[in-house]
Amino acid sequence: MMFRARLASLAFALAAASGSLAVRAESGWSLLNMTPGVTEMSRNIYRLHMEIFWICVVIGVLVFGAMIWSLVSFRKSQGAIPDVTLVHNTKVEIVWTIVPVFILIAMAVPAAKTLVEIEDTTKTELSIKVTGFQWGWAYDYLDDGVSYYSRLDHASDAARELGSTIDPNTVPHYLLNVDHPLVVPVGTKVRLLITGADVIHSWWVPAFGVKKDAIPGFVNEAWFKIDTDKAGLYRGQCAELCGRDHGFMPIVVDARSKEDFAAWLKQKAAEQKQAAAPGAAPPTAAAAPQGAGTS
Ligand SMILES: [Cu+2]
Repeated sequence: MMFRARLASLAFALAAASGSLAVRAESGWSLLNMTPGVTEMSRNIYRLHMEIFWICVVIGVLVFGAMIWSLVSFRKSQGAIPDVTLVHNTKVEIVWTIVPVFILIAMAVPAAKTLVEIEDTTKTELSIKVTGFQWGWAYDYLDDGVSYYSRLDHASDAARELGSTIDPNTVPHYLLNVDHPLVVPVGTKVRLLITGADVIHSWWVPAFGVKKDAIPGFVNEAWFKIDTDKAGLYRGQCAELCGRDHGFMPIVVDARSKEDFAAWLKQKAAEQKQAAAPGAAPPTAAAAPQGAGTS
């Protein structure tokens, strides 16, 4: 009973970590798989993964089936006599070379095609610089002058402290929430320019099929285009062990309709402009970077 409860909570944690908040009727088994995600590219990656998975299953069944059948049918106790004269068989050797070559080509062609598409960052409509730092993320909307930091939300941060009396089970989306999510429009090809401020991090949001290293001194590119009907919150994590608080720098992406996004960007740009103006009142907590000793 206890074990089942544990398993259920683990499955829930996996589901929460792996993608959208959308309620999906999934069984325990499907939670062990990759998510098909909410972009065409993530679905392509998922399809590729499933195709290759089933090819591997068929090969595994055939190879292990032949092996087990041979072991059982031709065992010594059944009077089997080993053939000690067979050295090689050209026909068999040709077959077991040609067949795998075709299988590899059949897998390599769609895989290479998908890889080329993943790297194609042309014709993007919005560019955002993503900087990983110890321990959080900075987002710069390059064409609009909007910049802010995104860190672990306060509720999770308070509960995770050593000696904290807060029960993590009472914190919604414990360790998976941030104070300021990355806001993006749906139906738009968004380009990310990913870099690191101190050590190597990795920006990973499974629902978009995006995982890219954030390396100091390098700018890596990634892109995604969320389906127009898939506005919502998507979660991710830093996926490169980056130091003490590696587990405490989650990613939250808030995907909004194009109109909502445009309104948000305009408001945010005006807020930041005002805060930066000489003689302006001290910036509000929401707009101010919270003591990031980076970049
Ligand atoms: Cu990191």
